[in-house]
Amino acid sequence: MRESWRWFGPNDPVSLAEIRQTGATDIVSALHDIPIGEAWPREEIAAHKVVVEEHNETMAPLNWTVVESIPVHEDIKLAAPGHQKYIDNWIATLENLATEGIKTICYNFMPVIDWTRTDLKYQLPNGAYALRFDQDRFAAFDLFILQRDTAQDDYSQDEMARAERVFEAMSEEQRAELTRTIIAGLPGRMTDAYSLEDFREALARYKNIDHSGLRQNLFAFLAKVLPYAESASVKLAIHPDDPPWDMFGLPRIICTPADLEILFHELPSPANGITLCVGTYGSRPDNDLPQMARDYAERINFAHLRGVTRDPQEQRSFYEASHLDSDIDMVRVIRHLLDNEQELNREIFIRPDHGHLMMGDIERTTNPGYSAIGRMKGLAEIRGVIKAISELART
Ligand code: DNO
Repeated sequence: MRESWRWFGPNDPVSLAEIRQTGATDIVSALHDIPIGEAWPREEIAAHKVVVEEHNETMAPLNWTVVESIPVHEDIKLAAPGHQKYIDNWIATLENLATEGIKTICYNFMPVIDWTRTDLKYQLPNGAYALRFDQDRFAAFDLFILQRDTAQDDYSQDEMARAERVFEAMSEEQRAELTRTIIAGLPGRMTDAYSLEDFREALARYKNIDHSGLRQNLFAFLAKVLPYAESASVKLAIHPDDPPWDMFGLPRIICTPADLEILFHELPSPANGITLCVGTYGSRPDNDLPQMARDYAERINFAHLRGVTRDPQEQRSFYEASHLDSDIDMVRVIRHLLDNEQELNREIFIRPDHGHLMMGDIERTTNPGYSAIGRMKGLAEIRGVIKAISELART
């Protein structure tokens, strides 16, 4: 296993010096300042690498080995006129990264929104804070703040009544905050940030695109990209839609093993792989994560290890629990990933995905989900499991 850590670049409040102290060896990063759709110049990639590797001669080395993510322009997802130039730019970025030795590339194909939560500071019984997705708060936004035209079709009477109660109980400031959390986007998002009006327009562009239409656009994109990935020995790793179900009437197509079956049946290229985001897939009770870790051995190029605990009454609501104590059997997931590495003679990049906001970080400005101490706790726990399983396998 290669222990990696997401770093948002020089503006990330968590510095490379701190990351080095966690024991992680690999940096997951992107050129966040380049507008979505433009190619990343080779010199800028090289310069970013130089920053990451600055102290490698004298200290424990850090290397930029994984990209998360190259954004996919909305016009590609829509197959809008003129989108070919964005595909060309995506391929140029891939090739420039490969030339600089960066060969694992995470991306996603979520229309309009990237990962979505409704609460960034959900307090846990121990006083630390977690990220949370609350279905009623989400519905309150969709029905009563966004007032999406066809929103009512997506909720039962009971769900609408619950959402209305939640909406009524919120102050104006709380409504504004919920809006920002959902549409202004979370750290690392690969889509634009929107105002409410822009957001409505962005959704409207997808009016005539259903699951199969969006899938066709993903396949057409990959059919162009994969030959270049293969010849540059690049491994792609599509990130699942988070949370893994349709939202705002938008089709979401990377949510379940059934979705992955369609993807690999259509495009069997060995470069066509996944990010096993354990927390995302695990947000659905019907996704069996240890089984997926086993079944997709050859396809898992990157793994985000975190857990979620779903609400017993409303299975679409969840909070991000500690890495080992959640609804997901993380120990078995890790065991399968270790077995895959042995059997296939390869290493998998893993990272602690998100962490609780805790201790000194509570007073510090950090990116939601990407504070230092909580992620380090997650990494340390995961490292313990890896170590224990690996040692026991040898004796
Ligand atoms: C959230 C992340 C996502 C992810 C992108 C992948 O923490 O998992 O922002 O990086 O969706 O393209």
